[in-house]
Amino acid sequence: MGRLVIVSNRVGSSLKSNEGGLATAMLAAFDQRQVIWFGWSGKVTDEPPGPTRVQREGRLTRMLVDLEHTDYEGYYLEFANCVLWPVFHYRVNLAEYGRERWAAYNRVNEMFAERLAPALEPDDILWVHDYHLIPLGSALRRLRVDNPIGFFLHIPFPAPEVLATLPVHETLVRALFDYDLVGFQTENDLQAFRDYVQREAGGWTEDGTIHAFGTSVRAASFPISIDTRLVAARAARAMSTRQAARLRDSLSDRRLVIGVDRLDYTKGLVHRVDAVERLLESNPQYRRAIVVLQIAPPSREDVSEYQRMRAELDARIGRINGRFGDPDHLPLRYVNRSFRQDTLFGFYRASRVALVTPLRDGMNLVAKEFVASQDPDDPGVLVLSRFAGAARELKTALIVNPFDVDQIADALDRALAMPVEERRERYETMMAHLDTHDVHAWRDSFLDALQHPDGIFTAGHPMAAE
Ligand code: ADQ
Repeated sequence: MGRLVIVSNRVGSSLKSNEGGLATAMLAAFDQRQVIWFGWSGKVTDEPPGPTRVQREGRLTRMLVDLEHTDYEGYYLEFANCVLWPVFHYRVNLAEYGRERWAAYNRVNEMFAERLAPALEPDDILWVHDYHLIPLGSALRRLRVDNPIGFFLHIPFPAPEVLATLPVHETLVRALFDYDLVGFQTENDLQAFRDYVQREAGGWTEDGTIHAFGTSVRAASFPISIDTRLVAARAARAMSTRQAARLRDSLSDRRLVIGVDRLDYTKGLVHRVDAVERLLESNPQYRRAIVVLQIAPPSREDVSEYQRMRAELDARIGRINGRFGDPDHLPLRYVNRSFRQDTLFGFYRASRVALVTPLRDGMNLVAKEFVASQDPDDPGVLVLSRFAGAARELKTALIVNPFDVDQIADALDRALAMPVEERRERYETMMAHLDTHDVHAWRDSFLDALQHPDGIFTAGHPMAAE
């Protein structure tokens, strides 16, 4: 078996660590292969970056590259985070396009390709991840790398009209055609890609292969997932940890409602706390009967929109606690820090309801982790945004429009009042899905499709959620 070469902006720091959606999934996705994981070290330098650092840990070899300050700003902070992220999440008014940013984005992708290409062996297969690295496949092809290269987009693929607001949309989409396989989270994203190709590039689809720009690429949906059995086992154990016990003790007989998100404007946090306020306003019986715990570690603090959103959230949460709190009870607990995943799983299991209400989200692994963490005899209820990729699979969650504050408040009310039989039924349906559609199935289906070009498309895609 050839080596698997994973390329992503950030590289997981240890086989045992937990850090964000992509790293969590990739660490869970390793199998028996030798893996090379290539990407940015997270270090920013004033000088041109030194040689690629190589770290070996069992079957995993990490190859880490530093970024010079101007590249870090142009490629990462500006183009990836302030152009691609908002546009792909339908927030076109937040995108700040500039030619220098686009140039830096391409420059770093070229540099990554130049560093990676000499380390490759003929039977390696490459798997490139996410929006930071869309042009990497083209850069590698220019260096005559002809190994199979797959690309997986972790965030949504926007509707053509939205993508077309990006001045370089055509070049960006054309770059996807230098991969052998392009994977999206959901059928919806795949359809948006096809629509773009048809409308903007005069292309067409035939048996899972998309033709345009005088060439073609295979594309399919591969919904990312979690290590379901492992999460369930860890959640059951985590219930007896000190932190989970302290949280439970602090509740007395109040019910816990949990939200766990990176502090990001796509996650719908402002609408969510407004919904909590609405519920407490119209249903006074809940004022002392529930505790809403929102865990939201800060991210991208250098970006002004994130600072603005954080200030807005701080003010709203303060207002709600001022309005509905008592000397011995605050309805909303707000914690801006990270936790070990085991601790989070324990918190999920201690919760009666999870609010996962992003305005747009590629998948949302918190939704899947919450379900897998539940006690099968007394499971909690998931309130889930229809605009999270996960809603296409977790159909027995209470699905809401995250822009509709009243609807979220109603769903929360319904979840809190839901009898145990209905909770079990909904949980069992979702767990049955997650048991078969776990992160191992995700990895296998993507790598099988990459290595066997004729395999999946004629028979229909095994991971397709719809
Ligand atoms: P993210 O936007 O980071 O991921 P998500 O899918 O929810 O969103 O993944 C977050 C991960 O970080 C989860 O595994 C969660 O447990 C962990 N996490 C969150 N808050 C934490 C905290 N306070 N402490 C510790 N861990 C925490 C991107 C896309 C998603 C897509 C994933 C994977 O935006 O749509 O699902 O990639 O493809």
